[in-house]
Amino acid sequence: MAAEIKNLKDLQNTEYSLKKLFKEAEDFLPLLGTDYVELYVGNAKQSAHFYKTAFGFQSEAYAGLETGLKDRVSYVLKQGKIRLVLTTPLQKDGELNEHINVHGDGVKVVALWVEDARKAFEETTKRGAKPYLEPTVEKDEHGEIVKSGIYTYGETVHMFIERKNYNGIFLPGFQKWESHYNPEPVGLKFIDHMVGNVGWDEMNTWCKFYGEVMGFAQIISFADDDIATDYTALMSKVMSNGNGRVKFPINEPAKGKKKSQIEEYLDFYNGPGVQHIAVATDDIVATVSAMRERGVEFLYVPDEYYDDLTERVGEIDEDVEVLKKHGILIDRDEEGYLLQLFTKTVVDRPTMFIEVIQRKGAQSFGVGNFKALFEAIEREQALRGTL
Ligand code: TYF
Ligand code: FE
Repeated sequence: MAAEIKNLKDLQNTEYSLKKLFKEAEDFLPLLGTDYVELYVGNAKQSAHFYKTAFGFQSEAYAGLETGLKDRVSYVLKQGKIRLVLTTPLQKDGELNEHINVHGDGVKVVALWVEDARKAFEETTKRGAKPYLEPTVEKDEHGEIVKSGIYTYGETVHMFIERKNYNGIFLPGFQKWESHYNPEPVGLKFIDHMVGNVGWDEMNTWCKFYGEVMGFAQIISFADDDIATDYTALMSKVMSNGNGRVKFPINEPAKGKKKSQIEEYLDFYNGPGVQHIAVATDDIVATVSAMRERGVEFLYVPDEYYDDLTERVGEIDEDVEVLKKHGILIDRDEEGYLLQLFTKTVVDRPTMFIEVIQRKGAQSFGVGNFKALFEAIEREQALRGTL
């Protein structure tokens, strides 16, 4: 780039190299989306039944003793673009048992869909990522996949999945899971964002990780006094990849008048991990009604939340009485509004929960609902005696 510009040709060459440089800088980790989310659980068969029945996931693929595995079993569930993998160890000891012993049921893998899993591994590890899995090729009669993996916060990992030469049901080694029990989907379409809880003063470290190692950019930040003075305190920053398909908010606990919900998570998960998975729907009322009928428990929002709703968010398409009946929260930003609500924790430890979100223009995260939301979380903490 030090070359002198003397004529039009030089200028064009310079422009070309600059464009190339920018493109490389921007795209060192292009992501096509989330590939799957894998939970290590105590009993995958029963968890799979729960996510099918209560959340409307469909049976997709299976690997276990019947397919030649000796030490583990995995069920793959699908709804819209969302793939959930539930894995349980079949023997004593080992990495899976240890993970479940320490963390309880929880997310181990947030897998990202890439064009080139070797390059993803190379680019991230050379920027400081701790390797989890060297690039590995797996084949069967449906083609081949390449996968690689790196650690993120806690014991959570990102796998990079390259599947352009594969047309099997999920990954090599999995077979189609035929089930006679197929509850209707509830309208969940894709993963909108996945939130990580990290330790005291670790938020910036992990935002830096997503920035420098994975090429993400910060899109939003909430300070403790933005969010909560009387309420459970935390700080949060939202990191997004270049095309906005993958968004990872990172929370850390802050000192407040009461014990932070993030601290409660860290105590029970024994360290950082995935706090919530936000799934998008394009009809939140229908989705939430269906989930409630099937036994999903949502956080309770008091009726007063709806008293000044129209003043706060203006005109909306939905009937406020219907939203109130379901406890659906609404927030507005410059671009539009969003509707969201949160399940109670879906595992026995007070750790992981699910958010259902419908965006109508708004690209933010519902900061206007934090007060009502955190008060609802506090009521749950009080019942557990952990506040
Ligand atoms: O993802 C978000 O930022 C929102 C709000 O402990 C939120 O869903 C933030 C922190 C938290 C629960 C929800
Ligand atoms: Fe969220």
